[in-house]
Amino acid sequence: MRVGKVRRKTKETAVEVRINLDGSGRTRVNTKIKFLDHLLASFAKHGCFDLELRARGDFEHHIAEDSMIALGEAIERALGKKAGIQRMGDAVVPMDDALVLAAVDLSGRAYPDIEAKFTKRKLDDLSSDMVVHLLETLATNGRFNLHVQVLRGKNDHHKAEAVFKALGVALARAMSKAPRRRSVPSTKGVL
Ligand SMILES: [Mn+2]
Repeated sequence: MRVGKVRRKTKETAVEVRINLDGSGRTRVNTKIKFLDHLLASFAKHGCFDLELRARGDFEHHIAEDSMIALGEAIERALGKKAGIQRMGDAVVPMDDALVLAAVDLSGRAYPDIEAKFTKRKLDDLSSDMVVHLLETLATNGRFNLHVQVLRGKNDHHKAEAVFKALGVALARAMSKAPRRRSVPSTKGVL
């Protein structure tokens, strides 16, 4: 089982996260930002990760941001040396009117390129401009290359939720075992 745990405490927030990449989609997420909990639960459910995440803090922005820092670090730890994995993974995920593409390379290089625009200022209790920032923070701290594009969509809730579902599926595929691979999938020998 590939498990990563991170505890992060600053003057602004306290975050505890445990992720099992080889889980079954069991989630216990509580940040007190209900829409963020919903997005993270969708991510874990569709990536088939077991995710426990608890965050407390002063402001929405800090709590959401620090949750993603800790989650990114936990994923990186859980991955270890990355031997025998696919390394790249992608997904195109619909949710009614919304259609989202996510592509991941677990390259060890932090490079997010996220394109997601929303009509409303708020997605329930989460500011909509946080969605791009959350994905950038996750990829930066997880040290992976992440492209996300909202290809279509009218409803902001559907678009955001499809983004996190696509992220979960693409990451799960990138982390999955490559049956014939024995070593680290890089010509450099390390990732
Ligand atoms: Mn929903």
